[in-house]
Amino acid sequence: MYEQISLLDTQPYNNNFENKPTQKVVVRTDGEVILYSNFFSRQESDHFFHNLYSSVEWKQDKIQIFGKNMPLPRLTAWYGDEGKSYTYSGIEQHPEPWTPLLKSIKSKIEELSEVSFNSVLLNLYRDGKDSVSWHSDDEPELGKNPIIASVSFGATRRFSLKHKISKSRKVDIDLAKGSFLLMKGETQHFWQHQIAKTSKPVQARINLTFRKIY
Ligand SMILES: O=C(O)CCC(=O)C(=O)O
Ligand SMILES: [Mn+2]
Repeated sequence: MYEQISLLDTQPYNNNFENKPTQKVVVRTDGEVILYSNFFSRQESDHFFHNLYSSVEWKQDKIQIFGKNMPLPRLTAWYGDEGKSYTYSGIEQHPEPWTPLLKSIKSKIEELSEVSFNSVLLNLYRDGKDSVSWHSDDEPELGKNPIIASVSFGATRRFSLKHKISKSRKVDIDLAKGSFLLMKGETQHFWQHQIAKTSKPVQARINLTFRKIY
C-alpha cells in the first residue's frame, strides 16, 4: 500500500557549520505539507527561543476530560490582531497584542508562504512529558482550508501526521530548531497531527503556529 515516510534526525549534530536551508514536500496528496529546514539560522533560533521563553505570558489552561478538569500538558499563549478570538478544546483565547519579535517572525513567514496571518498560538513544551495529542487544526474560524505556518525553536521534538482514512499512511518528522512547516490545502480535512510524549531526556521547545482567523 502506501509507503511510510520518515524524516528522522539521524545526522550527528555538527557544531562547526551552519546547516543549509532545505525544502521538502512531506505530504502531497489529500493536502500539502512542506518542511523548510533551517529556515532560521541557529543564532536567530536561539535568540528567539530565549526571548520568547522569558517574555511571553505563558499559562497552563485546563480542559475537561471525562468530567474532570485537567491541566493541558504544555504551556500556551495567544497573540494576534485585536478582536481575533479563537476557541479550541473548549478554551476561548483572547489575543495579546503583537510584540516586535513576533511581528518580525511573522513577516519572514509571510514572505515565503504568501499569506498574511492575523494570529499565532504559542506552545511551550517544558520537557518530554509535555505533548499535544492527535488533532486537526480545523476549527470553523480558520475557514475551509486552513493554512498553518509552524515554526520551532529549542529542542527537537517528533511531529507525526496520520491519515484519517488510509490508516497506514503516517509521516514522522523531527522538527529541529529553525524549522518551518507549512500545512495547507485539504491537510486538516484528511490528516491529524501530534507531538507525542517522549521518555528521552529533552530540553524545552517552543512552537509557534501562525493562523488566519476569519
Ligand atoms: O508543536 C507543534 O509542532 C504542533 C503544535 C500544534 O499542532 C498546535 O498548536 O495546534
Ligand atoms: Mn495543530
